[in-house]
Amino acid sequence: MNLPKVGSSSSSKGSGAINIFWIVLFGVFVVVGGVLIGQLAPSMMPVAGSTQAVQVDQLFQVMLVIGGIIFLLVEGLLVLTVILWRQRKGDESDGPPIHGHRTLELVWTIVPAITVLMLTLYAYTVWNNTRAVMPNEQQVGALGQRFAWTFTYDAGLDDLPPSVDVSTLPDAEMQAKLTGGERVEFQSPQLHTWVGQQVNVLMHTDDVNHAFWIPGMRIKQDLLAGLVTNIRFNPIVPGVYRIVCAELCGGGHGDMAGKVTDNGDLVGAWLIVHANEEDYLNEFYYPEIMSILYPPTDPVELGREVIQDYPCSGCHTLHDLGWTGVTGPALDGIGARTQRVAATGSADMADYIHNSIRNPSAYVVPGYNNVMLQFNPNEGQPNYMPDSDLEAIVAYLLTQTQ
Ligand code: HEC
Ligand SMILES: [Cu+2]
Repeated sequence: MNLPKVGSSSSSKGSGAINIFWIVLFGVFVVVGGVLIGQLAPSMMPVAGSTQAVQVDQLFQVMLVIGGIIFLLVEGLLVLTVILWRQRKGDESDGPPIHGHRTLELVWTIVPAITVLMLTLYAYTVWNNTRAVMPNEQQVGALGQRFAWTFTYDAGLDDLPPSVDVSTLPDAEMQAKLTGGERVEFQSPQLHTWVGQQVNVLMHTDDVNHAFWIPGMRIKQDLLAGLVTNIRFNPIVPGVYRIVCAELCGGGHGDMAGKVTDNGDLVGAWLIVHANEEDYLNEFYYPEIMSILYPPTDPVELGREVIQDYPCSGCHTLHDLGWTGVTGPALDGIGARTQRVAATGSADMADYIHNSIRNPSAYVVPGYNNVMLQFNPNEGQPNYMPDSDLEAIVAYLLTQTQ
């Protein structure tokens, strides 16, 4: 490299000290420094919980090394220039007029171009690998709604717990469905899977756009109104990972994420990665199936169970279930809010709660906005809630008097 000799005054001795040794030393400093900066990458990221996370983190580390090298090169040259080629006392001269330097210009065009091209190819490969289809994927539905996530699982005859005798099911309709080879669905606010199982999340929204984000898995995918989008991940570390909405979707957007209550319970959207398939079946899948095959006969108990399949938690506070939403009035004490009966001309409290779920716009609680979802009685309608679920939910909410 030819360093232009700056100034003509005899005092510009400093530049004489620049020789190949110092240039090599500076180069070593820049490269070693960049690699060291890259070592910070793991400390900037949460646990890498999936094969996708491992690849994304490697890409991030490579980019951090390159970024570190560029940073030290540019800032290092800046500092060195200020020190070595500063204006000396009594030097009033201008710098030399330099016009063009073809080699230098080629170098600073070609080197960044190749670097960016390589990074593009590398990033594209990671993108492709992390979305690859795998055999025997677990398909889970994810519904994003203001302001909660609902995950849908299904089960056929082959998936039932071995102890279940289908001929004894209390619900004849469900019995016919299962023996006819159809699958039955159930919902959970949590996404469950196990180590080594590739998951394909098929997501849709009933209202505005949301974004499904699990930082621990390094996956994020938008939900686009009117479309079904999907994202895949392959968990490798058992544990509990927070699910977050990453698209500002309204006033309760912040409630569209997993929360931990004061006593350590998980509420809202969490990913639970069980250690193995057996744990997944015994701790989650089978108990959930049993609760739809043999629902509690006590309506209050049933209501307490089924209300958790609906996205109420994102908008309402209810201590019995650990909910903390603030978009609507707290459901704590709803059973005792008898002043609503007169205000709305309802027959009684049960009638009032019934109407506030079937037709929330008919009466808007003072101080709140008319944003509550309307839960409809017919399959195929948006926010479907069968009458049987509604009656149970009303029975349960009537018991919430404090
Ligand atoms: C998008 C946010 C949102 C969701 C989701 C939501 N609500 Fe509401 N809810 C509200 C708001 C806001 C109000 C107050 C305005 C109104 O009366 O419509 C309300 C009012 C109510 C009331 C009347 C409260 C009172 O003090 O009179 C009940 C009961 C209720 N909701 C139950 C539910 C149930 C049960 C679910 C789930 C099945 C649910 N809500 C889902 C926002 C929501
Ligand atoms: Cu959202």
